[in-house]
Amino acid sequence: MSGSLHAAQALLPGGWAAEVRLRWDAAGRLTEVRPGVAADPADERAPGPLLPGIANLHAHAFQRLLAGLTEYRADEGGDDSFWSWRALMYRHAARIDPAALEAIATWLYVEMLEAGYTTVCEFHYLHNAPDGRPYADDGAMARALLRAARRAGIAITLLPVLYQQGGFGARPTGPGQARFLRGTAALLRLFESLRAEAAAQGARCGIAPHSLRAVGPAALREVLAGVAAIDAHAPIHIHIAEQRAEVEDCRAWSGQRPLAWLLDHAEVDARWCLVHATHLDADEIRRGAASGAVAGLCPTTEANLGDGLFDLPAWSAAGGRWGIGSDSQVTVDAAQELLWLEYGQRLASGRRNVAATTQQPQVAAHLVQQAVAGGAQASGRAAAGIAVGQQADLVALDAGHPALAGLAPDAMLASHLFASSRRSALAEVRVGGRRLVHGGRHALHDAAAAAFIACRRRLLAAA
Ligand code: NGQ
Ligand code: ZN
Repeated sequence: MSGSLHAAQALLPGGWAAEVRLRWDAAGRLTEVRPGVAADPADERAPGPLLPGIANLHAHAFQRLLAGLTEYRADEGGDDSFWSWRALMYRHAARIDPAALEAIATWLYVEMLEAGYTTVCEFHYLHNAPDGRPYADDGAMARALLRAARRAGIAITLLPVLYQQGGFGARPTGPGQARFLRGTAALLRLFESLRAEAAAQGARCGIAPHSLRAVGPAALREVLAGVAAIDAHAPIHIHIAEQRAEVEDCRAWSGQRPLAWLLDHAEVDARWCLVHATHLDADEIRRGAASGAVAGLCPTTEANLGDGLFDLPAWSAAGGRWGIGSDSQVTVDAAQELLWLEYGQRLASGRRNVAATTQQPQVAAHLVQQAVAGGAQASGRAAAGIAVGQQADLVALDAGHPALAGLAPDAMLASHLFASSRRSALAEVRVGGRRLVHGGRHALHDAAAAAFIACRRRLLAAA
C-alpha cells in the first residue's frame, strides 16, 4: 500500500535532515524524500528520529532453538571450541521438521523486526529429512522459511546452500551432515523453483556454497556457472575464514589461505558476501576489499564461538564494504551487533571510536550507514537507505525514551547503540512502508512467542 510519513529528523545517506516528508508507492518504494517541509496534516508522524532499516546479512533461523543451550562445558577435557559447539548444534538440528522450522523462524523474524532488522538473508542448509532422505517436497524446509518471513512481514533473501563434503580434499561427510547434502544440479533446481515462489512475496533468492571446506573446486565452478545463467545478479554467500584450523587445513590442501584461493578460482565481485572474513592476511584484505564483495560480520556469534577478531581498520582503509548478521541467533539485535563490532576493536587496539572517520566522526551513525549499505548489497535488495528508489524500510526511535529524550539526533542514536537502551528505544519498524512494529511490539509477538515456546518444549522433551 502506498503511504506517507513525516519525520522531525531522518538519517539520510548524506546525514541527518530535519522535517522530512517521505512518500512511497504501492510496491513500498520511496518516491519522495523531501527535507525542510512542514508536516501535512494527512501524513503520519514518526514518533522519533527515523533510521534506515538494516538487512541482517547472515542467519541460520533454526539455530534460534539452541541459542543459550550450549553454554556449558561439553568437552571432557575442557577444550570447548567452535568444533564442540558444532557437534551440539548438529544434535539440535536433527530434531527440526518443517513445521518446527516455521514456528522457530516466525518468532525469530518477529524478534528481528522488533530489533531493527528489516531484511534477513537466510543461509539455508537443512534441506533433507533427519535421516538424509529428501522430503517429498524437496523444498519443504525452504518453503517453511518463506512462509515464516511472509507471516512476520520481514523481507527475505533466501540462500539455499550447497554442501557436499566433510572437509578440504573431498573428505567424507559425517551422519550429522546428512541433512545438508545436495547434488549441484539438484541445488540449482531448488534455486529455480524457490525463485518463482519468492518473487510472489517480493523476496529474493541467491545461493551459498557453504564453505571451501564443504564444496570442492569442480562443484563450486559448476554451481557458480549455473546460478549466473539463471540470474546474473543473484547474491552469492560463503563462509570464508572463520576458524584458524580452517585456514590451516586450506593451506595444507591447496597451499593457499581460503580467501586467496577463492579470489584465484572464482570471479568474486559485488554479488558476493564473505561471511566471517575473520582470518585474512594483508594481501587478502587488499584484494578482498577491492573485489567489491561485502564482508559478513557477525560479532556476537564470532565472540560466542571464539572465532577471533575481524580487522575492521585494515578492511575499511582498503575501501572494503561490510554488513552485520545475527548468524547463530545468540543475539538478535542490530544495535548490539554494531556495539560489539566497535567494542571488539576497542578492546584489541586500546583506542576509541575506531569505526568513525574524518567525514563521519559520529561512530554510531557511521556504523549504521555502513551496515545498511553492506546489508542492502549482500541481500540484493533496494534497501540502501532513506532515498528515492529504495524500499521504505524504516526504523523510528522513541524520542520519549528516558535514554534519548531531549537529545540531538546524533546523541539519540549514540545513546541507542552505546548507552544501554538499544531495542527498548525502537518505537516503530516498517518494511516497504508497512508498519509491522508499533510501540516496540510486533502484532504477532504473543502468538509467535507462544508457538515457539511450545515447539521448543516439544523438541527438547523428545531429546
Ligand atoms: C553453520 N555456523 O553453517 O551453521 C556454521 C557452523 C560449519 C557458523 N560458522 C557449521 N557460525 O561452519 O561447519
Ligand atoms: Zn553461518
